Amino acid sequence: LELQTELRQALAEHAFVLEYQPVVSLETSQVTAVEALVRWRRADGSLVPPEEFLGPAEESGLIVPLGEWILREACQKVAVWRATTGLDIGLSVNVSARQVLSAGFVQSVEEVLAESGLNAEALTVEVDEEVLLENPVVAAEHLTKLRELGVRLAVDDFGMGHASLSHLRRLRVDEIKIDPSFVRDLDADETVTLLTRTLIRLGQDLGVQVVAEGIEHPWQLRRLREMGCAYGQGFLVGRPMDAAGVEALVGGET
Ligand code: G
Ligand code: G
Ligand code: MN
Ligand code: NA
Repeated sequence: LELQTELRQALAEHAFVLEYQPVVSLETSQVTAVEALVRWRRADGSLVPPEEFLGPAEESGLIVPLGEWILREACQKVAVWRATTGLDIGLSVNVSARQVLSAGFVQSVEEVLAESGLNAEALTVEVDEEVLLENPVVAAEHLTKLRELGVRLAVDDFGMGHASLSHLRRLRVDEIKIDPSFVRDLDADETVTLLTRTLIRLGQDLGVQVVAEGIEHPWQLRRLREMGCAYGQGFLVGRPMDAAGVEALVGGET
């Protein structure tokens, strides 16, 4: 409860900041998108990782206004970067269950797109399986409405849940993000190698974009390229960075 109060205050005092992690084409090594990642900057200057506050923010409902702030901040930034660079840079934003299920979710995304001028097609909303299991009917309704606006839908941490494949039956998905645990154990474990190859092939067959997450070592990058994985993310290909870091990377000035 102490933490809840602190978080509420942090939101009022604009103490949350976003970092952006590149998504790169494994074919060309070009940055195709950035994923917004929230951090909390405490009074002492330290950055608190989301694992430590997203749970409590979700429980208290603060995730709804916080999530809206994240979406607005990221869409505004990326709209400016697209305009100043002329590059077709996409934006991925993680959304939590409570946020997706909230009554005003679809409208808030629509408003943020209108305010920022960001093309709906440039925005990808990332959900994990928790989002899709808690209240599948309402989640599907809200996410389908987003897709009708042109927003892309990604399933995060794909392959880790119990029902990963069933989501592809029930929802139109534009992207799957292969969980880092697959990338980590590539080659060390023959089964993991085969499963990863199968997920990549599944994406190709369904026309769903595949992003491998957690690429840390050159051998992982090489193996994923050999397997035909089109996109990747990870410390090797791009660490989360602040907005100035993205501007330096893509050449945009603000
Ligand atoms: O950035 P980091 O590796 O610390 O992220 C840890 C977890 O927090 C990941 O599961 C990530 O999806 C989640 N996360 C990061 N930023 C956001 C955000 O802006 N909103 C939501 N809902 N989750 C986020
Ligand atoms: O659940 P989600 O995929 O949204 O989590 C994203 C988080 O994963 C980010 O907060 C980021 O800090 C972290 N991350 C990104 N790339 C790597 C990586 O190569 N290795 C590890 N260990 N974490 C990563
Ligand atoms: Mn994510
Ligand atoms: Na996630």
